[in-house]
Amino acid sequence: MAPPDFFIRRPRKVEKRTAYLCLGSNLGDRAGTMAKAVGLIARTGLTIIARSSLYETPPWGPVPQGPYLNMVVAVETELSARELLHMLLGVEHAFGRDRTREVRFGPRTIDIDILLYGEERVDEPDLEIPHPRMMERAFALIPLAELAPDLVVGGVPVRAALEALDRSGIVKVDPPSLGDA
Ligand code: PH2
Ligand code: MG
Ligand code: MG
Repeated sequence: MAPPDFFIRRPRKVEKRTAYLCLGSNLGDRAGTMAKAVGLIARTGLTIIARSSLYETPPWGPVPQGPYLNMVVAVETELSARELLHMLLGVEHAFGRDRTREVRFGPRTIDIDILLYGEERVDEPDLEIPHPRMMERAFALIPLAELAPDLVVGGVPVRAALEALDRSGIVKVDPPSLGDA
């Protein structure tokens, strides 16, 4: 006899998406924190499919602060954009980030921003994808273009956006050993 309908296990239809994350750090052991954050992201179940070089970048924005290290990581995930956000906030928290005590655009031990989540757009007060300022930020677009040179965001090729930006002072640095984190 056939089992009743509710016994039939239907595999949940999960869509895998490629998300691009921009990591930044300008406090403490920047390279060490970045390496450990990538390791933690991998251990939380996201599949890291590519990561860019590490770049030292002058601080962008209104707050005077020290230079950042930035990189972009491409991950494959079955999480929703919001689940991904929560996961990444957890990783930031694990590295001592305390959002109640920091200034907007100010210094941070680790910042992990979702630049892109597949082709999707998210327009919510606490989550906007594509990242609303990514096309103005060479520190995000240079590592992004390294991984996905032909990417087009909102009709604008990343490479074209990059050409219009000030890229001065951004230098590739050799990570001590990102792989071992
Ligand atoms: N992040 C900021 C503010 N300014 N500048 C650089 N170069 N890199 C960053 O990641 C960065 C910044 C706040 O999130
Ligand atoms: Mg940021
Ligand atoms: Mg952020």
